[in-house]
Amino acid sequence: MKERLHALRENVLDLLQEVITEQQLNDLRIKFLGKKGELTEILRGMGSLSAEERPIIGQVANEVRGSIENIINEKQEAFVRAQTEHRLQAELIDVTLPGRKLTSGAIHPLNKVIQEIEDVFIGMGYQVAEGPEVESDYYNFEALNLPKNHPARDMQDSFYITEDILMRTQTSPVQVRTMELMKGEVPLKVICPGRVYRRDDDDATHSFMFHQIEGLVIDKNIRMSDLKGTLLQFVNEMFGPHMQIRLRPSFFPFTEPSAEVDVTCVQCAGKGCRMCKQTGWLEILGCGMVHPRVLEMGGYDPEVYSGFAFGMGVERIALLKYGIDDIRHFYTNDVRFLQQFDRM
Ligand code: 2NL
Repeated sequence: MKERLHALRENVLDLLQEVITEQQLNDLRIKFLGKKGELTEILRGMGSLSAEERPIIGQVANEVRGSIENIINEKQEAFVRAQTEHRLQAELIDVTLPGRKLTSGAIHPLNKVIQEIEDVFIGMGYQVAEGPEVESDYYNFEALNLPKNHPARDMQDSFYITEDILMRTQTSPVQVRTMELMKGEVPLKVICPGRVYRRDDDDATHSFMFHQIEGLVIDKNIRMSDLKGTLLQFVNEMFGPHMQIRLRPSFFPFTEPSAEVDVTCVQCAGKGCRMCKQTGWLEILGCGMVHPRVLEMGGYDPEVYSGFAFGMGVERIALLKYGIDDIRHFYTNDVRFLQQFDRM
């Protein structure tokens, strides 16, 4: 029996040499040490042994079981170590490799200028309003005192969708809609930024689509001096505290009187240069006192209320502020151009 036990151990050691997988090791464990295994099978014969032999064989059997268990456990641990090693290799990260550069976007210079202008007027108590780019003839022209057959309504100058619907040519329709929403309440102080569309041949200073910001104030006792003071405040915050403005008489169908506003030349500080054609001034916007007919159509009694309005091209303001020479830069989306405004 002692020989059978030792032979069993030798057999296990031989077979272990050929074990490659964990599954094979498990099978081996069951084959020799399991409840129906070969060791149990041998020990079943212990009953026929004498009382002297039994403890001796029992001790040998325990030794054999112990050593087989040790060897199998060692092999098992070797498998676990190999697996861990394999994972460590596979998941190796070289922390010395250079990182990937994160590229971040930036706000488009036109949107930035719009935000800056909004901030100036929000600071003076204005609301910001937006509205549809596809408008009805009524909001775009009729309510602004541009009657049928007015030259500005020429099919040649606007993008018409139908006879009665067109791409808005200015943002004033948003102000007309605001007047309707206010139902005659005052004060009304609003600015309306957005895209506008005109049939024009594109060049350095013209585009079929551009951006406008218009402002409208309605209250009792609103005077031309309120308009002038508001615009001077705007220019000082936008272009600098030493900039001046001047008003020249002009004409718009929706304001009376009307004016065009010039600002001290940003290039030469008023001394006269090529940019301002030696005048020392640059035109930046149009404005005026709201025409009584426009107030009336918007639901305000012109005998009780008065207002001022102004409109400016965002592209033009951006050209002056940043010294850009061609508005097409704003639309071609060359990242080298756009990146320059990243941190400005
Ligand atoms: C310009 C001139 C202007 C207005 C826009 C306006 C709006 C309402 C009533 C009266 Cl609802 N006026 N807008 C007034 C004067 C001038 O724009 O040259 N823009 C680029």
